[in-house]
Amino acid sequence: MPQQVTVTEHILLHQKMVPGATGQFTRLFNELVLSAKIITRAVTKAGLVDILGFTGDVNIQGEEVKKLDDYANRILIHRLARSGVLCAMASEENADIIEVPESLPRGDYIIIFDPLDGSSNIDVNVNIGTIFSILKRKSDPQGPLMSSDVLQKGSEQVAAGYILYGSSTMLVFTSGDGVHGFTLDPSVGEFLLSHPNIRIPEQGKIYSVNEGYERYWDRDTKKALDYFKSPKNALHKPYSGRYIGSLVADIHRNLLYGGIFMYPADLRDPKKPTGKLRLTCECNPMAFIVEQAGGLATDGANRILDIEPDHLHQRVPFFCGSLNDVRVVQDIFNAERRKKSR
Ligand code: FDP
Repeated sequence: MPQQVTVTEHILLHQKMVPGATGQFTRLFNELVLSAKIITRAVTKAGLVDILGFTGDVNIQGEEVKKLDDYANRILIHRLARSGVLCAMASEENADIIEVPESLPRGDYIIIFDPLDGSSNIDVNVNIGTIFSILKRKSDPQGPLMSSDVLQKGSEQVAAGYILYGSSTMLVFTSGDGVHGFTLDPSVGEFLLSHPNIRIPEQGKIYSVNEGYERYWDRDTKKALDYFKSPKNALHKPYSGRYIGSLVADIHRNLLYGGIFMYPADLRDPKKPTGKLRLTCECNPMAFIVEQAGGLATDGANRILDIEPDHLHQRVPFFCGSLNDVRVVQDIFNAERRKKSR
């Protein structure tokens, strides 16, 4: 019989190697895993039960809220609040930080999540995902929670991951010790280690971007796209274009096959002058995973993980993926900056 390691076993084994570990992280993870199973159940029933379409509300991002989005958000908030190890949560769907009520046991961890990423794909049975970023409180636990506890740089993340609801449900995460992927075996209801120590190919062959907005990009981004489509690039042939429009699915494919994901600044849309994707709940966790797998993530000027967030729903341009491909983008942006500063 093949050796089958569950995600809980994996975390417990690794916890043993961390001096002073208290089991709090494992408890938090168990609630995440349970939430992922509950959301999977809802996703696989979508179309059969009344969970497709809109709730009629508009979220903090100004987007119409889908029923499944709202459901996933409520499940995560309810379950995670009961982990006993969190002091606060933040969700892409909620304007403010969600403090864990005093009536519940609390701890030092903070989680930021996007409950269901790729909303536009929900009603058409295309992959969607949940993204999470885990931090540790820095301020005195006896005092009030500070906004700086939540607005930490990506490099301070304790762990990050995503759950991909696709042809199977997968949980991929890092706690700073490589990236590991687990696939939900529905027959036993457990996430089993299927992709240990994922490494992103150093040289990609795929570019993923919503090319429909090209005319609204800055010159550097257009130059980068040109490179990936040119037969004169490192591959000596154009890269393949692949864009699902669900960040989790696009990053997951590129993580396994190699490639670059781009969501640049969009100079037409006043809502997206610095891109569409949110730093704290989308870019930071994805950058942590991709860097741990050997890749890179930048906004063109800065390493994503070094950006100090100034507010919870901050958006940044995002270029993330294989080392060589992201370096090309960095070089293009750097060269242009040097020219301007002369
Ligand atoms: P969605 O709005 O459908 O939830 O950040 C959200 C996101 O999807 C990402 O998952 C995806 O990569 C991107 O936005 C898609 O945006 P465009 O439709 O502008 O390409």
